[in-house]
Amino acid sequence: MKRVVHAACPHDCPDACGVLITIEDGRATRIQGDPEHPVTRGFLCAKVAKYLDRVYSPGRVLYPMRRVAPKGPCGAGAPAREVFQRISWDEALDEITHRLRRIVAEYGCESILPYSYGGTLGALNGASMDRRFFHRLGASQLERSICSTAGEEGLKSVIGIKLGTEPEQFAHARYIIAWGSNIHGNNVHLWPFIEEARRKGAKLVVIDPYRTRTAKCADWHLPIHPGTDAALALGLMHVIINENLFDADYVSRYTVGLEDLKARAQQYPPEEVAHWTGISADDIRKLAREYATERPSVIRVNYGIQRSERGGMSMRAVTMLPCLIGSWKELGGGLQLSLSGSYGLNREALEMPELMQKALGRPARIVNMVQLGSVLNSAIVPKIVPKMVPPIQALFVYNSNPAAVCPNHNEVVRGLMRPDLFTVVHEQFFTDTTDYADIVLPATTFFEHKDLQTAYGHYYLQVSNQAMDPVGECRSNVEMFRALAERMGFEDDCFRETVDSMIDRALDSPNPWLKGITRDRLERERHIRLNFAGNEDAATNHVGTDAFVRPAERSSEGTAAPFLPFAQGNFPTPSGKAEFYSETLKHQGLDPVVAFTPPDESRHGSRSKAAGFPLELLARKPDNHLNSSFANLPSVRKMEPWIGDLEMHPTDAEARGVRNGDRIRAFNSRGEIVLRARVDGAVPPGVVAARLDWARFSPGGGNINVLTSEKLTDMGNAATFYSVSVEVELFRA
Ligand SMILES: Nc1nc2c(c(=O)[nH]1)N[C@H]1C(S)=C(S)[C@@H](COP(=O)(O)OP(=O)(O)OC[C@H]3O[C@@H](n4cnc5c(=O)[nH]c(N)nc54)[C@H](O)[C@@H]3O)O[C@H]1N2
Ligand SMILES: Nc1nc2c(c(=O)[nH]1)N[C@H]1C(S)=C(S)[C@@H](COP(=O)(O)OP(=O)(O)OC[C@H]3O[C@@H](n4cnc5c(=O)[nH]c(N)nc54)[C@H](O)[C@@H]3O)O[C@H]1N2
Ligand code: SF4
Ligand SMILES: [Mo]
Repeated sequence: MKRVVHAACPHDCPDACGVLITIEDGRATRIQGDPEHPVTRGFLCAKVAKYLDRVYSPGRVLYPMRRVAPKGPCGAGAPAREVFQRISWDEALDEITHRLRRIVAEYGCESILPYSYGGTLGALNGASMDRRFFHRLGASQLERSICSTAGEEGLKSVIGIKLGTEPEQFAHARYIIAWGSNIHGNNVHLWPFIEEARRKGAKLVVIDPYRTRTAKCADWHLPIHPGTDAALALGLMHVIINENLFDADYVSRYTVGLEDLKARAQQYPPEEVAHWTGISADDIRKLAREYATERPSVIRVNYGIQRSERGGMSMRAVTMLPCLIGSWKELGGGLQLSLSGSYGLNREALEMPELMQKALGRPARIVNMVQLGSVLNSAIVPKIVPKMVPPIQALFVYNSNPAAVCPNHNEVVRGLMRPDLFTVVHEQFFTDTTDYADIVLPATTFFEHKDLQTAYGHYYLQVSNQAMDPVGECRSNVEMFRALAERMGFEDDCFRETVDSMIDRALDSPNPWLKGITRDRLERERHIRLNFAGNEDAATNHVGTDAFVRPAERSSEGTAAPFLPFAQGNFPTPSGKAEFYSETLKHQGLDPVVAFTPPDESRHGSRSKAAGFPLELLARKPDNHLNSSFANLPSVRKMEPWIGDLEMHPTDAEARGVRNGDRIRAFNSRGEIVLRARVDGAVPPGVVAARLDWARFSPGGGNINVLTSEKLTDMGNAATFYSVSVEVELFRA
């Protein structure tokens, strides 16, 4: 029998595609993008188009496994029987509960640390039963800041909420800036809207130190020095203010702090900014004038600029631009970072933080995920983090591959090697992290479980249906934590709640934009746009928002009325206005306006050159994998020939006697890695770039994160993958 099931791609990607899966006799035989989804428009990215290879990969973890050999890398491919032995779910659950109970008795419940991130962004399998379980257990809480929190804090410090320009509106823009945003690689469903705008004469500008495919296709590429975006934004504001190109009416009605900003911007004349950014003063003036006058103009800023030591302030500065020129008023204007603030699901009902009260009588301590290496080793030599009391004795990993994605890889591995650390990994594959697991549990893919799917790059909510039975003995995160809770003897009703009931409760939220959206409708209609239109009164009650909805105007597709959240201000900040001056930041001891400070690990930083590490490393994402996901699938890996390369500028290569194709050693105080030099013009002088891969595929057994740092950003305690100083030399074996 043949049937087609609607699902939604849950990978950590802004696009959250609508997916159609063909099932024949219980087996998935085809995957395609939903042609009716207004943003997916019938196509998938190259990696997910090959998803059958993932679901039916011979590398899948199919059964619970127990380690029977010492911890450590066991090479590429599925581990041998001498390393892991198959056990039953009953045995696995018994062993885990037994070990966790013993650890709790000896060290206290906060010595257990959950570790999860973006394996699936499904509302349930991302964060629901797992959170309930760890809250009830009284485990340490994880600060999930490896990706986006600096940018989020920067954005919210100006406009108060994660909202912005919807992708469909990019088709109406005349001037588009992709700022630290690799649209072709990481957000490909925005591209057709940009192409539509360009066919109508729009100009695309890319601000990125790396010549991405997006940059190659652009009308103008400005290779900026890494970490200097706040300086550029301030330089642009200098020109816009001094040449009177700002929207005085919008600014006076809907913003606070113009005088402070004016004074600050005076300190950033284009000539000065040129020194910091490497972009000429003439180009800065030209960009400022074009951005302010070629209307509508829109900025797609992505997370690239905030993986830098002062990434929060960089994002804050860029977010001020559309407020200054009033482009929020225009169809096809404004800015997009993340749109996820619009969904407002009832997360409290899903996660139940009140269960911590039951376990501890207080909220559990918070441990930052970026500093996993130091956290696990703090009992040995407290360095970056203070000594952990109690120490972490159990690590429960799901939805993440920390032995690949976490910075300061050598320190992470040292921690994971601890014989006294009990590590459980719930996974679809034998990854770098399962190399250090005591117990591995088999996890479903989105083909094999049901979920509710939001997005951070569009405004359509979806139910992702289960298309087929789980392969092997795989269980979803929800079902695995449900079983574990039962085995731990947690009797609370919440651990027996069905998936459908959890979806219903997630939708039962005070957010008026969810009004009228039910599970039943989602199952029938596949995707539903958030209820902005016709819900204006309700919108003013949105959790902390006063967003405004413009009455029925038709977009190019003639479907939905466009959403202009800040056309009439309504910024959900403490002042109710866009904040060029922020009292909140002042109270946090941060600059209430915005300023540029160069990253310590950068060409302008005080320490980098002196320490002998003069090059700036971009430890980038692969265009065709998703962070560490997909790197193990041969058909997908083939699409990423840059893996294993260090991209260098000819000047830097020549100065070190390095030629294209030579083996080089890249190093700094944290580690070293051997890569192949690729001298192909992708990076400007002073910058080198490499892509994230699994550590086990690298000859030295470590990936590019051996060089990255656990230093946290100025705002949001986020990771600084793009503020890394290194040196490079020819490798002599
Ligand atoms: N194919 C693919 N898609 C993905 C992912 C993936 O790994 N592969 N990852 C997903 C995830 S988790 C996320 S968070 C999103 C992220 O998507 P993006 O936000 O686009 O993330 P990045 O690729 O980190 O950064 C974007 C660009 O910023 C540039 N950049 C680096 N430093 C600076 C700087 O200081 N200033 C400026 N102006 N630019 C800078 C980088 O060179 C890069 O080209 O993508 C998601 N989509
Ligand atoms: N050098 C460098 N490092 C980086 C980055 C970078 O740009 N450069 N990017 C950073 C960023 S932005 C991010 S978001 C992080 C991402 O870090 P992670 O969130 O750890 O991302 P992935 O590498 O995709 O690993 C997710 C893992 O979850 C598993 N998984 C998928 N679905 C499920 C499920 O339903 N259940 C369970 N139990 N497991 C599942 C997958 O098989 C995969 O191994 O990486 C960060 N690390
Ligand atoms: S990874 Fe992104 S682009 Fe690819 S199918 Fe999933 S949501 Fe769509
Ligand atoms: Mo991310």
